[in-house]
Amino acid sequence: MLTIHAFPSSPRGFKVLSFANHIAIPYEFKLVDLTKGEQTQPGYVAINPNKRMPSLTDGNFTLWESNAILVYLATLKPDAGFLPADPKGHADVLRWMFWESCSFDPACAILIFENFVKGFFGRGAPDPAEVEKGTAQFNKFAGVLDAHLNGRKWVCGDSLTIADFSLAAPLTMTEGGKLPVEPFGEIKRWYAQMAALPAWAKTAAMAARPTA
Ligand SMILES: N[C@@H](CCC(=O)N[C@@H](CS)C(=O)NCC(=O)O)C(=O)O
Repeated sequence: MLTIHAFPSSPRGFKVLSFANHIAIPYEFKLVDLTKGEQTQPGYVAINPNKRMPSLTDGNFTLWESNAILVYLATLKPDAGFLPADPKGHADVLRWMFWESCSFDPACAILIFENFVKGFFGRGAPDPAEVEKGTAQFNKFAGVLDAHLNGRKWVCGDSLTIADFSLAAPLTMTEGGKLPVEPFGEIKRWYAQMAALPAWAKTAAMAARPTA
């Protein structure tokens, strides 16, 4: 049985769960409660030595890194088209996922950490210098994404792909992380489409569930 180990309210957890819910692949959900430090428990560390979520297990196979998990899930349903087979379409999707991992997500993560995580875990007030750095990086990369989305329904054109799930995930923290999306009209238009997917609401309900 395919199992997803995740904390749904965290963007990388939301990312893989929302896609699994969208393609309606059967899976078992195992909560990794970050508020209880469950990512550091020996049983979980044997699956993911980074002591981070999400992870996936499928029989004896274990996989971590949220974007790699998206690729694996999409590959299990090749005909659904969420990861095109043609070389250019395939590379385009992977390009945006690598960019999410290396550029967009780290920029969002600075603001999410300063404006939400610190307060949530009682780790002090936001550091203005970090907020300034995160805001500058967010503006730089959001500008790239916003310009790219102009004239495209989804990130890679007319079809919804795993690149959309990857890139939309950090934006689930727009409010809490005070991500400055307001000037980026194309991002707001595209994200509204993601938020309208039934799988988005289903995953949000998982995130809202009490963890105790
Ligand atoms: N690049 C990794 C990042 C995973 C990651 O940083 N997960 C965070 C939450 S979003 C985590 O588990 N943090 C727990 C900790 O650092 O203790 C991925 O995309 O899967």
